[in-house]
Amino acid sequence: MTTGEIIEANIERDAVLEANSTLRHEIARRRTFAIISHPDAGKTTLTEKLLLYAGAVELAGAVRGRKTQRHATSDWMAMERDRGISITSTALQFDYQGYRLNLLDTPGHQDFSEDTYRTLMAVDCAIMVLDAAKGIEPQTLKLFEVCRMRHIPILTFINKLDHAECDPFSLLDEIERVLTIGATPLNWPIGSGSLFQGVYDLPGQQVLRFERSSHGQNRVPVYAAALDDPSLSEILGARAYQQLRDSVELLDGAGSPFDMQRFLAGDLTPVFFGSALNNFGVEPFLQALLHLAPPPGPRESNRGAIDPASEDFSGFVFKIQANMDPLHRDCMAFVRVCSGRFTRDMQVFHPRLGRMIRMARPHRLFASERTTIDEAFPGDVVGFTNPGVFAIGDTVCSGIPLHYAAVPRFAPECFARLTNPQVSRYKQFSKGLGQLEAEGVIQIFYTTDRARREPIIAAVGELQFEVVQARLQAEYGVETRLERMPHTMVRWVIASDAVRETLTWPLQIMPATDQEDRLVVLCISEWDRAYCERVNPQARFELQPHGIG
Ligand SMILES: Nc1nc2c(ncn2[C@@H]2O[C@H](COP(=O)(O)OP(=O)(O)OP(=O)(O)O)[C@@H](O)[C@H]2O)c(=O)[nH]1
Ligand SMILES: [Mg+2]
Repeated sequence: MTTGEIIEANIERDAVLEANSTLRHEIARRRTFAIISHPDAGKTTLTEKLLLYAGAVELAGAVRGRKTQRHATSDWMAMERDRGISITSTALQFDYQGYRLNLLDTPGHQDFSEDTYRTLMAVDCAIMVLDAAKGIEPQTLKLFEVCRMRHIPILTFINKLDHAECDPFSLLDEIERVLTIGATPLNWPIGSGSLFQGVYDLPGQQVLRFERSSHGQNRVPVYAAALDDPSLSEILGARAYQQLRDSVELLDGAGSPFDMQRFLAGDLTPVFFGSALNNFGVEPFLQALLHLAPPPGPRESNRGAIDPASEDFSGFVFKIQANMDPLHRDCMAFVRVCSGRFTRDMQVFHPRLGRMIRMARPHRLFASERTTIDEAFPGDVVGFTNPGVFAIGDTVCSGIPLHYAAVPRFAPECFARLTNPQVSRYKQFSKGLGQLEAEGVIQIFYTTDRARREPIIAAVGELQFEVVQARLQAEYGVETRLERMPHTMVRWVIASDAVRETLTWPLQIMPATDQEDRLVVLCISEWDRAYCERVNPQARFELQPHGIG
């Protein structure tokens, strides 16, 4: 080697090392997490307050605000604002104290749970919100089970301490008993209900007394003091102060200590108390989140675990959503970056299509707002405008082709005929339906009766039908009529063409085809399904179309 060549090789090596150290630094400061729970526990309110305290919004909006008040950022869809519930998960990226946070606010209603489950595939950590008066509710339990299966670490925020009197000890006990997981409080409420005043930060040994302000739109004043501060008895009131001292003493003696390894393994949850509506305990929770939530780690693929610091970029699509911005009316694919550095216009391999594609126009997402970005790192959720190239579950990668685990698809349980009485709007109707199917909101089938080729839409829950009709109206200008059907399940019929000719359909069974013309049967009851399979032993009846799931 000549001296020139050696110098050149060294420069190249240094550039690689530097790029890698940038990559590692960027990974270390990413926190990607979902907020999950039963409906109404306060996920969207907590999300809004985390944005407020991180400085990502100037004034906090409300879920069901007064007419003059801003609306919560993450409930951006018209129907969410009208009804005060979350319908679709929302991605919000923002910076706080040198960290880059990717927050995903999810809907709690079980009819939208498929979206929430998909979102859980894309995060490294979850915040479980509990309503202090209600404890562990059924949907929270289901979502917790998903986190446990995937070993997702969970932080618990017990919300609405201002709302009703509650016993924090019994709430901890309920978490441990119902979820069979360790629960270690990292702060402790001072009073509850109308007497809720603040929290005691257990590791920091600091009393934080908050003041209520008008609707918690702004950060609230906080008074901090040590537990043995002589003025505290007067400030908190003698009874509340004594109660706090007694609880802290009890916790010192009996509480199980926080163990980071057990938390990361999903075996123990740190518990925080507060009130998202009043901003009590939100800021200390945000601080704790930065230090407890893990940065992106290795992710399982068909080629084994992929190191986020690998040189090769990889990521997968976990969500598709159209018409987020009324000005653009386009479709956005949400990609979770899993490894490597992503740069704008990068050429990557798309294994499902079997070809290279150019990843143009990446966006940072902040609910329905977007800004173009030049690069992204593991942990980031990046929005790409989707001209039909991406489907939920697609992996994209540079380097050796790989696949991340399939994104779950739920079996639909509700079926309905959907008609569009305005013939002139057929094109919009059909486009809207296709879009909603691509988003995974519904599945579409057609009866085998060619003369009456009306779509049958199928969803996980009834409420999705209302969403479909409202969105077709708002986004595609199509009024539709919906006629509920008694069917509760679908099976794909796997049989050769010759065998198909021999199949017979019992009275209650409705044969139909999916979008790709594959044969399915819609059944009303489990009994009907079993009977149909018994009289057609020559075919297989599957929960998923062949080759998927
Ligand atoms: N009293 C009280 N009410 C709260 C608190 N946090 C949220 N709420 C109220 O609880 C209701 C539900 O809040 P959301 O934030 O929409 O709950 P969510 O968990 O996002 O609900 P979904 O997304 O529909 O599952 C709203 O009316 C909030 O104002 C709190 O700390 N105290
Ligand atoms: Mg919500």
